[in-house]
Amino acid sequence: MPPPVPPDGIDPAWLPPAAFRPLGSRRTLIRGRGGPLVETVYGEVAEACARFGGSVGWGGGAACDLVLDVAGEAGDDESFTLVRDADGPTTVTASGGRGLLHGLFHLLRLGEGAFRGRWEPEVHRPALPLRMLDHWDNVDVHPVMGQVERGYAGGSIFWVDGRARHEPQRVRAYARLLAACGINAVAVNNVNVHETEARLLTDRIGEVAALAAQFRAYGIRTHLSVTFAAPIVLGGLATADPLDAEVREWWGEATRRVYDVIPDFGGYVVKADSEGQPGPFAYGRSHADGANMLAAALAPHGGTVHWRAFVYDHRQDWRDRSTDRARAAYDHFAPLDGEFAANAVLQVKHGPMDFQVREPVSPVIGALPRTRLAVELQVTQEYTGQQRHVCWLGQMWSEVLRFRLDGETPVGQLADGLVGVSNVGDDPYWTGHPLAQANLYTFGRLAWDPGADPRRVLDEWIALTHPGAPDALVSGLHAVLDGSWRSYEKYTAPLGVGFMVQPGHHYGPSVDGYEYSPWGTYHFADRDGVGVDRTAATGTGYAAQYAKVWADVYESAASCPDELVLFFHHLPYGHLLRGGSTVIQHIYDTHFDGVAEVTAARDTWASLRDLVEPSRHARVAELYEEQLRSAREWRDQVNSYFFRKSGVPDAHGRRIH
Ligand code: GCV
Repeated sequence: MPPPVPPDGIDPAWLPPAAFRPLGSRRTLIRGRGGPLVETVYGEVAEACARFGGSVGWGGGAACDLVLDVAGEAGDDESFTLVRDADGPTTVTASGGRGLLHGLFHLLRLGEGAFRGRWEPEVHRPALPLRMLDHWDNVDVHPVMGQVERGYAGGSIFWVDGRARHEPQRVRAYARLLAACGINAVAVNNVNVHETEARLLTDRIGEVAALAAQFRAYGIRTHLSVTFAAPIVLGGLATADPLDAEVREWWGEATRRVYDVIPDFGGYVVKADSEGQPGPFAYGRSHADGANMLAAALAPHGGTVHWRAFVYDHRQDWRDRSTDRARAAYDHFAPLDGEFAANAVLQVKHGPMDFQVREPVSPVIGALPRTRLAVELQVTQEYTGQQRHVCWLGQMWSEVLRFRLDGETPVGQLADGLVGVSNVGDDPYWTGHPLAQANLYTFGRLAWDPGADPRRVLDEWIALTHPGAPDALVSGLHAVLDGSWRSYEKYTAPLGVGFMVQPGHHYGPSVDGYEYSPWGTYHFADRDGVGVDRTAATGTGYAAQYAKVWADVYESAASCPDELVLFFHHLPYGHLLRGGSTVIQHIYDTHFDGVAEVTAARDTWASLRDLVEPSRHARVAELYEEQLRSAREWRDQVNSYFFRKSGVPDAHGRRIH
């Protein structure tokens, strides 16, 4: 089957046909017949050849430039080997269709280089077996959250007006993009499971099966978010108690029916006892009890339950200084280590709070050595500019994945999987902001190799999306993306303190927006200082949740890294940071610098006008105006707020309101 064409109006710039030229202009042989995934590979090569004049055939013997060698279709093995003698052919060998597909996309990344010189045998295999994207898509339009919760790229690509969109071409084109990024699993509905969405598990499972059929063609398994209360709301039972025999039987039967229609179904994603979602606490049971009940239902079919660790009290009293939201996940889950079933994966947000631009790495990730873990990142930019600002997150994610919680093993090696909250919708550019595509690509590639240099990954994305681009465009794109995360950090909440966003929608500044609210996200600024005391000595004790190697570093303001110092300490405005300035002067300086950096990026983008397709250029240019407006608003609100609280003037006499 030929590769899917995105529907009319969708910008094809991601994976553009020209990226296939090196492949399509050569003679390819596919050796060994397989099933649908090998057919997918054949279709990709055949389409490229039809466009660029090469040829593709089955079997061996004939002279060729590229051999794709596959032993069979079956199996979960995703690895492939690349080898080439000086005079060719280039050979990709895989034990199954999954590996062959990854090999194909690897060839695209290598471009002409794949067909030059000699390649010693190179084995490629993903470091993390699970590389998943979670869609927070609702089937209905939610009255507050809209259709895609925290979605900034239009409506859902799966659902519209309370029903499935039935657009197989779009879903298949999307599956192809995900496969090209290295992603192998997708959850198709929001973790906040409302009434309509709950029914995807039972009478509406056919709609999920139709999506799964498209994803399957590109080696991606489909998962579903389910409500813990399903036995009550769908099954009419009186309880959802995970130790109740009838409840367990209900889940067993419901799961069996899912597998009847989706034989390769990946499993469930569950948000329980969190922000109003039902969970095992209502029955006096633990989260291991809850997860294991679902794991038992899935086990006979080879499925997995993803149980989220994002559990905290969202009805906190702001007057209560002893309750610390940052502590919650560790307090709930660390004692349960060793109790989770083998097919249960604890899905942990990368930081202890909620996808802020800067957070320490969650200590939960290092606290459950006998539990399978997936680290959750937010590709959708809820707190990082909502896909109106350029904020390429590769550098931040890489820092998380390389962080050594025990001083030795990087997070990327502690985890079994990486999960990203999707940033895709029915927007013509897929991701709202055209440059936000780079975040999705980088997420997938870092899931494949958490140790990869993120800047090289960024360059891969630039090369794949702009094949043959002149150097000025390549370096311009790199310049505006690389560093954009740090610019965003500079003009928003300072020194790791977090939030300061408008409540509810979370876009734009509101320094005290959450200060007297129940959500547990405070900064405690007063006339003398700012920050949260999370030390063991005088604060909430959060710092002591880390292994000694980090607990000691974070416990003292003298050793705590500047970028996290207000996350761990309440400090006077005059406190001297390790970097040499005072807290207050740092706030002023970074906010002026952040706006200057956005201005420079906007100007760089303007200089690329003749090198970028006009409508794409115009869209980004327009978004830069909004980013600059918003960055100035952040600067002026944050600087004015702290000037008014502290009374300390800016050492450089710049305008503060
Ligand atoms: C899906 C944050 C977001 C919520 C989201 C929640 C979660 O609180 O603001 O929209 O809900 O995280 O991760 O479950």
